[in-house]
Amino acid sequence: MVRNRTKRAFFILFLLALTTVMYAQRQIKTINDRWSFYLGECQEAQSSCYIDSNWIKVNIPHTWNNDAYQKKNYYQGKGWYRRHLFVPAFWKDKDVYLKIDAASKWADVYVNGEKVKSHPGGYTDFIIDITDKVLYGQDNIIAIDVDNSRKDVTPISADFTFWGGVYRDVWILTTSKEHFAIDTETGSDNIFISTPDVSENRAIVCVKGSVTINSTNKNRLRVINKLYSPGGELLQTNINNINTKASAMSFSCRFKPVMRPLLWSPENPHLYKVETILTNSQGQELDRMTHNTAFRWFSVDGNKGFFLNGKPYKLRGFCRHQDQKPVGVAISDEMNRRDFDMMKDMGANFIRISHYPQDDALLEMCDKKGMLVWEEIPIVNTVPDTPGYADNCEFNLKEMIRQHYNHPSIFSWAYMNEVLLMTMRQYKGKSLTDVIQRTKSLAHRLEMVLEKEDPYRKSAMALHYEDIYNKVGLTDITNILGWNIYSGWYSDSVTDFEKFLSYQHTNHPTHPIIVSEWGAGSDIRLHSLNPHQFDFSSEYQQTYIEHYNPVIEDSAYVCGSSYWNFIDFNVAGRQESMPRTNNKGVTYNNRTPKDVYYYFKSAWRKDIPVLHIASRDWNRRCGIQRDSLPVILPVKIYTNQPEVELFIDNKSLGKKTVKNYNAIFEVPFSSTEPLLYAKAGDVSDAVKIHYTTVPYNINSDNVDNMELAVNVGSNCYFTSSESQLTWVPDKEYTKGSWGYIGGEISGTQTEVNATMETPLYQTQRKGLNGYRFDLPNGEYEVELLFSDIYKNKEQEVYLLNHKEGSSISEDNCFDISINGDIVENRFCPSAFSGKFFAVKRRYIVGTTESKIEINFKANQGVTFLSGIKIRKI
Ligand code: L9D
Ligand code: CA
Repeated sequence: MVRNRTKRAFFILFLLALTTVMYAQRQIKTINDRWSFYLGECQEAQSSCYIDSNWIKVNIPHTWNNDAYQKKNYYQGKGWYRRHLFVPAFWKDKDVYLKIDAASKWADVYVNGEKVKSHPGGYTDFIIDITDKVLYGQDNIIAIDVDNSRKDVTPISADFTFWGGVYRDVWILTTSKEHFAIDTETGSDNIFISTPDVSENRAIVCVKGSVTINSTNKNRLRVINKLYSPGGELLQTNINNINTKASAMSFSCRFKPVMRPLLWSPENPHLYKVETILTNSQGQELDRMTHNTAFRWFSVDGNKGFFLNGKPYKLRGFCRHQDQKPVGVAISDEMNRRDFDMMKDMGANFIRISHYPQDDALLEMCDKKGMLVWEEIPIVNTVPDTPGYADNCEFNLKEMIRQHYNHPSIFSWAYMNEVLLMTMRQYKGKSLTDVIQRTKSLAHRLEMVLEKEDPYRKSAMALHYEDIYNKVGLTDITNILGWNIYSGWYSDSVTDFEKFLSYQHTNHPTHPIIVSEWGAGSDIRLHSLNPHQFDFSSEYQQTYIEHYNPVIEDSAYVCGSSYWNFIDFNVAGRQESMPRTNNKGVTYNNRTPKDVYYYFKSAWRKDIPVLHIASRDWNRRCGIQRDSLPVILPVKIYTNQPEVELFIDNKSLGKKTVKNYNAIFEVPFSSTEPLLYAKAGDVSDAVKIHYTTVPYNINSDNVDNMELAVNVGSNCYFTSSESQLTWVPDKEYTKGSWGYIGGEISGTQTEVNATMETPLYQTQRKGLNGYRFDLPNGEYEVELLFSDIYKNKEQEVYLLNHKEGSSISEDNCFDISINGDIVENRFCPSAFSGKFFAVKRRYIVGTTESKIEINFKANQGVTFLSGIKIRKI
């Protein structure tokens, strides 16, 4: 009975399917839910992966590398995904495909235990024909074995985390038996739309594709291509008959010229639409694909820069990494679109999709809302001789081009980033010559792929700022040279930026240049009235950016630039002020804009007025109070208006002329919650500041509520994200005040363990004799912060100006006395926990001498101090 009923139900379903589904062409749907995941190898029968309870339930997008937020040596190895897939019986009349948008870095896919595909590459998709692999009307098991440790798949060395997992969508695609061919080799949708000839007067569209027939039906088939205007009007119809007897059932269609086409640009992203329809001889539709296309052309010139649609056009934009805490790279389409919108909001017209192909959701936005694109494959730092590596690079390049070919926003394909950086450090002599030779031959090989696959786009590679690339002939290969320049950050000073550029231009005037990277880090906890290179203050990042941008704008030969990076991104191996984070972003990792976001917005948006009080990053301010007058602190305004007025607590501070999109006001701070209000023409902005003070001269009037915390050895204010306490910059002791006695500034970029307040400990005074506070008599709490950083440590490769201390490998030990009493005898801060470890000690001291003076006397090695805090109790 029951059986019969199901049978009948099936039969009805089947009928329904016949009538409504049969000609309803392809269906595509995600199967991101109901996956089980196991971390580790699953080879031997004894493996714990054979115990079901060792698997966890997950959704895709997924990455297993949450550990990249915690530690340097994040897990690189295998992870298994497994899912049941019920394949309905009526799919027997269909072809069935599995599409995986990204599995990093290598994937082996199994259907019911049989391996159906191996895929190298963590940033491109792949499609598997599983028509003959699945059981119809039954449950099937799909398993994906992913490995993010492969050394034959690029990238193998780079300044970002190689997240493991299936971190983009997984789809099931079904088609009728006659359909447009699916590209199971390189994962594209296999219809290629080009615009080989475009001008203001006329434009040509060509469509290429092929058809698959997996039935005995040898009736005639037809391909109908329809071209629609941006307004949706049908412009042309083109019909191809398919010779179903031929082995390669390909078609190609060339539309008649479109006269006076609406040109595409980031400002006016007019999209035409191509519909490609497959029908049988009765005109019944079997398959249908829709693509956008656009009319635009570009050229590059060593002297005149970049041209879009025949006019000079400055590329203004960002490089973009994709991760966001806590999900890593397992980000949603919405998050991709949000990133696009933010870049567009700043007025960017260009994105360097670095260092690897990214989600279609992003590219879709670039086409629709307008942004020019450079996209690349991740060959970073060096080219190894690992067997298979070069082949996999070539394959990934082909995949990227074919998969993203139909995005008209893309003007450049790129394939190498700073490939001589590690090379130059790791190899010498003959072996260096060999690597360079290998690198060049790979570049030539990839260049040939580009020419063959897509003659309409420009090739590019990004180089680090060394002339070596010219010397070895790597700069003569691509159409565009990207220079990644960090003068004033990792080395030199900011003005070496323009020197380097003009040197390159003068010596190689035919090379079109994009500044493919430039950037400086910033940490929201660090601020300075006197910013220094590499201090990670927001203010230094601002200074750096305000210097570079006008140079790029004013150098006509520079095509434009992509600032590094749109976001603060995760690099498990990076240390610096925020371990695991490269903080050069113009937004924080959670995408909150940094103040400097509004510098870009002010510089790039011409269509709307922009005004921003650049004190969101620095909204907890601390003044060092010298007398009873308000403390004067600078407040910066970013705006594209010519003049701006600033008010504090409704009191005008007058108007200022804006230069380079900013104006700085000297603002008197006195109230604890001052309201800043800025106005320029019709736009205004307001922000409340949290204001506190510490005394310059400690006396009976100010001592009671004082908590004077000093960031010893630093020019920066440091506000703890945990306690919100601000540690003020250090200064030398002067009579009646407080400060250090003797020693020199020193520091490290290496991570300090056991603290969240890393930068406090990374900056210090070395060799100091003492620290003194002149103050009223009474009882005080004194806290001293240490971290022994003075030893040889293997240098982190990317810390180009890694500043280490001396090279004593033993503990450094010293006596500490307070007002003459020894409080520590032969104190060795690293004795128990080792070097680069945060150590804090607190002392309760009474004084009757109107001062507290702490003295340090070395027993072994050097004295040092990272921070000091004093409060009355
Ligand atoms: C390089 C820089 C970047 C790094 C990039 C790389 C940096 N060294 O993240 O991947 O291309 O911030 O150090 O130019
Ligand atoms: Ca310090």
